[in-house]
Amino acid sequence: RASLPSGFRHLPGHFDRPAQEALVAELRQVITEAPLFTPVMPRTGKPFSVRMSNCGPLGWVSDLRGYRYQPLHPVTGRPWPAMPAVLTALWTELAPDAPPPEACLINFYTGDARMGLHQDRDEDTFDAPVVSVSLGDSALFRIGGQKRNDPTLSVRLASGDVALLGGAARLAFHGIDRLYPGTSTLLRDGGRINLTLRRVTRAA
Ligand code: MD3
Ligand code: FE
Repeated sequence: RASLPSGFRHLPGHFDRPAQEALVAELRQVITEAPLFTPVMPRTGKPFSVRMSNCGPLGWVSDLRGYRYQPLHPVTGRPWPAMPAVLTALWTELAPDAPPPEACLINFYTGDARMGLHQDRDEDTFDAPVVSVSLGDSALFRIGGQKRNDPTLSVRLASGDVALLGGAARLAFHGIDRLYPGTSTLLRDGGRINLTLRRVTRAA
């Protein structure tokens, strides 16, 4: 593949170390209120290797019944915690014309956790971009085209990096092939956090 899909922007080191530490402190509070859960694949019940939580009005979940967004944590039954203000500010900076984000999915990777090639299509609208923030150990991200068998390109995502997926990239197949353990000291016990900010419903 000669180039990344148009609409993919990688902003290496967008957050400096102090900003990353402040964000992790806020995420620890979020996870205390909305504990990480292990989603399972629809129909098969096969567990994801990534654990997840969410903040914001809606959260993405996967269980035997399917993938969907819902306002309540699947285990505690409580509403998702509010999105940290630094994340809504990031969205406004990068997607000034989009309606506000409704969901921030928190993916937590350890060891050999990975995420297979997939499209994000559980939202009611693809007009807004997805904004991603990486924290902790680096990971090998792979992105292709709008068809599963389109050629792919790999990009290493490091702590503090932001990625913006809009336009043609919004429906691109993508995944995480592997972590690079021990590449960051941000998280005491290692691992990687990825945040994805999303608009889910059509704007009023
Ligand atoms: C390209 N997360 O949560 S973030 C996901 O690092 C997801 O945890 C990965 O894929 C992670 O769905 C990748 C970068 C990303 C996020 C959303 C996208 C790339 C994307 C949506 C469309 C195309
Ligand atoms: Fe995705």
